[in-house]
Amino acid sequence: MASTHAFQTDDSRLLPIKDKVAAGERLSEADALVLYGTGDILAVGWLANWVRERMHGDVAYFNVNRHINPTNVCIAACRLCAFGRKKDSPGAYTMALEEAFQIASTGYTEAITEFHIVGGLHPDLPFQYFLDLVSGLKERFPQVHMKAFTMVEVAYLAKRSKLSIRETLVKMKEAGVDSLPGGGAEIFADRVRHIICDHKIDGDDWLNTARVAHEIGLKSNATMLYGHIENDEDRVDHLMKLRALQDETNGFQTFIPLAFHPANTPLEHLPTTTGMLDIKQIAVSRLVLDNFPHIKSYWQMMTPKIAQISLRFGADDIDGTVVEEKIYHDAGATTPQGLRRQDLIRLIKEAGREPIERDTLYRPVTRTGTSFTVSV
Ligand code: V47
Repeated sequence: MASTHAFQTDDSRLLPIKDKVAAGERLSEADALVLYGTGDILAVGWLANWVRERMHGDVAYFNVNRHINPTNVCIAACRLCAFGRKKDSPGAYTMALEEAFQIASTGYTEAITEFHIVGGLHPDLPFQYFLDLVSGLKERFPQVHMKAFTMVEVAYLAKRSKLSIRETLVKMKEAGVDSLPGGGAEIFADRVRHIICDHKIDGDDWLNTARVAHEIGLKSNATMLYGHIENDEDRVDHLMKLRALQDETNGFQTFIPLAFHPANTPLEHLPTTTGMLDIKQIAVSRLVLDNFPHIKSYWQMMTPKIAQISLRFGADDIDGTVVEEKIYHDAGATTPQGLRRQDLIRLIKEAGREPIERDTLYRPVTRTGTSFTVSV
């Protein structure tokens, strides 16, 4: 475990930040900009690791999950995305409900504890399709947690069904949604949002949808898409807005920085992120989001190698088995579609951490044969 006297830096601007971290004081926007601006990644990582170990000791979390993307048909045409298709375009698909139920049970031999369900903004699929999807999955897999629908999908379905955000979320919860994933947050700053995803809800609407979800008792995650046209100020603004909402609701579980994959998107002229930025993004997130319990280094986005190293730079979670991934693979990701449980355990152990399988709410999972129990 880290200790204060081992801290070393060649950047004196980090010394007052170290004092704040030692005292458990909240970092300011100016501090966050210094962290982004410094080249001393080891010092930033050391501080983030210190906070991470104060919160979680040596534990690192993973889960056994499966992604289900019911449709890639999407009206939004975001420049950041290679997954969405217009309704009649080649490659467009929409799963019949029975097909989604069948897919849910394929591809992994150990019992899944979470379905992660997200998809495009389909112009014709009725709200009832999504409710039936969740209730049908719940009926067939009652022990599996449904982490379903981003704030963007919730807001779109609300608009199309002429319901309020609250009414929409209540209906989803009644159908079996247990929590919400963190997608669609991208970067809240309007200047950037207008370029990368101009038809999506704006940052305030994303935050407000999350607020309502938390108010009705649904936990959620939050993400930030980085490594495209945003600058340090935009990243800091994004983190500060999430931190402020978390002060209000305490409904966020995990923050997941997502590295932009440019291939096959209208922004494919942009370079991919570098290892330095990926690691720094994890560390800065841990230091700034002092009220978020977990920082996830999502191995699909970061690569298993960077995700593993992140466990020493602020992250305490690397996500799960996933099984089938479409959003980043359409955008050129070269990571595998899924990892086995034992692969995740090995990554964590070789980082010198203690692997704990969790459910979506971070309760430890114990496996016996092909079934599991969750400690509550
Ligand atoms: O919102 C889309 C991103 C997100 C690209 O909550 C892209 O546990 C990079 O939110 N390059 C969806 N990123 C995924 C997501 C997520 C993933 C894992 C776990 C959780 C969680 C949430 O993927 C989108 C968008 O920000 N995305 N296209 C791309 N070309």
